[in-house]
Amino acid sequence: MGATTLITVAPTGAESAKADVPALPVTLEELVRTAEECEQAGAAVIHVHIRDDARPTLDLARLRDTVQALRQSTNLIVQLSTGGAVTDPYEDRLRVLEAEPDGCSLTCGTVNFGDDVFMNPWSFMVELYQRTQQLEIVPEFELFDLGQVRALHRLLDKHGPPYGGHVHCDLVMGVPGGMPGDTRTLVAAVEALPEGASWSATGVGRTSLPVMYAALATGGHLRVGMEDTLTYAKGQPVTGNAQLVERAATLARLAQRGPMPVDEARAFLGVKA
Ligand code: KMH
Ligand code: ZN
Repeated sequence: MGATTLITVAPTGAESAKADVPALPVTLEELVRTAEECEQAGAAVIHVHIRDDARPTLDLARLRDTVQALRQSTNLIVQLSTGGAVTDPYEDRLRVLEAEPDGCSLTCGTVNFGDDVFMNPWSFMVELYQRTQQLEIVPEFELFDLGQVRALHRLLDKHGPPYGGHVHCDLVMGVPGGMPGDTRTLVAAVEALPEGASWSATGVGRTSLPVMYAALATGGHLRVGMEDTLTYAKGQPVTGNAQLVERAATLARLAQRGPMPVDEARAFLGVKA
């Protein structure tokens, strides 16, 4: 078990509407301010989805501006989403890497996603993975169900280690259509991970706290944010992403594994210097 907890913040996502969730950061200014607050609260990585006039976009110029602005204002590790929105074409999702982030998400298979389907066929996974290797971008393997853990093994077996040499995964739990956000599923997924892999866990919606407790109890790292959770407690909307990061940092300290400093996180993940 490591001595510190890597905290990733996922502040925006592609699914929630600004009109429904006024605290959601959608402009570049809002995102940068959120990033600064979350770094202050203990986050080391920011998982980024961007918006254009509040709608999700993978526009490359905007992504480049976003990476640059986050680097200027924070020391956070910038991880761009290659998942985008369920309607985004594969080519646009691959092109995200041209914005030269430190890291990117890489989902290890197709999964039902509420009423939609989040498409990640094998050929797309391989293409994306090979591009991360060529461009020296650290992938974070997003795992929405146990079958995706097997697909990750297959990817590593056939195509070698990721850039940076270290395999880091995020268990995304509680998505309707994916694995449930409970302790026994978390333990099953962790036991199936490749040897030496590190992992964080994310509980979507009401599974947020149970998954956070289970991850802390079993030596995992944490991802929190308004991409995954909009309610702080029953009947209490989240006021901002920093509120979720502060809670995660507090619980991590209580578990005797306080937030991982950003520089330690860079070395841990193998991010390009
Ligand atoms: N928005 C979801 C369809 C990722 O960022 O890589 C996909 C997602 C995963 O959020
Ligand atoms: Zn995402």
